[in-house]
Amino acid sequence: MKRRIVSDSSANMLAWKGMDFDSVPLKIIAGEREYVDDARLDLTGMLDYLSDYKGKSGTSCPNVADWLDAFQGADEIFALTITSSLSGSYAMAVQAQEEYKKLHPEAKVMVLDTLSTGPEMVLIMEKIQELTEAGQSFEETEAAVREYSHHTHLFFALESMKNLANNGRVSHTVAALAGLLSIRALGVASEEGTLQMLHNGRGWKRTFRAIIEELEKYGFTGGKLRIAHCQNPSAAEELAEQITRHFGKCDLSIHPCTALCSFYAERGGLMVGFEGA
Ligand code: X90
Repeated sequence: MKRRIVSDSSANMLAWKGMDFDSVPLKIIAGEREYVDDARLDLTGMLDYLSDYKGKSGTSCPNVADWLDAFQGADEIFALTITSSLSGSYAMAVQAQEEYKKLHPEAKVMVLDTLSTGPEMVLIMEKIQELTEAGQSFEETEAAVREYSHHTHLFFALESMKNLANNGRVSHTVAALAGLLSIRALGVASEEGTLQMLHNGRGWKRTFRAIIEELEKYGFTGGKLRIAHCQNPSAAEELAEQITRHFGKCDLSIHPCTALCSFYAERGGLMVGFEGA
């Protein structure tokens, strides 16, 4: 029996220790150029190119065949996707699930619309691994993971929402307000899996304070927390320090964004996934 986690690349994890894993890449398209969100990508090169690029740029989700390829050879699959309200990734994964079950009627496939992305997906992956190591069956793991995902959340603090607005993922009004009223706006992945703004901070100091306040409101009590950053390790570390000061020592770690989240979160952006109420 081979159990595998398959996630789209919006989770910022191209490899995974301790469990069979595959990442299905999204793509960033700028004119003639196409950047595949996998381990071969030169991320700094992509961000540099995009910052000078004046044309239209966008992204595309994996297709059914991409998901199917990643499922091959596994009997129990836990597939995680970015929120279906912002991407077609979930719809493609569901089609792949149907195809795979036709080809392998004995296989078990769970597809979870995480209603989120990035570091919240990482927490869900860690939960799947934990349940697998504890010897839980496919059905037990699926039920526990669905339940767990109702108690994890995602905040994001971005320096720019230009790419989100230009690609219709947030309204131009919200993006303009965030940009005008503040240097860094703080938002949350809503229960429906859409972007919702919470605060207009001014500079990182106020943004960090707002994050701590919101962590409390969302029921974080010093459990697990994962920070992803787009080329901004110093802000991620400073935030981690303040969280630890406020909540005491918690299970916290920091990792960089890969291409898809870097494109939308843009240079400087932070994403925070955590266990709450
Ligand atoms: O299918 C595609 O082309 C991908 C579209 C992805 C759109 C949004 C990605 C956002 C990544 C920005 C902050 C987090 C927002 C989370 C809201 C649920 C990172």
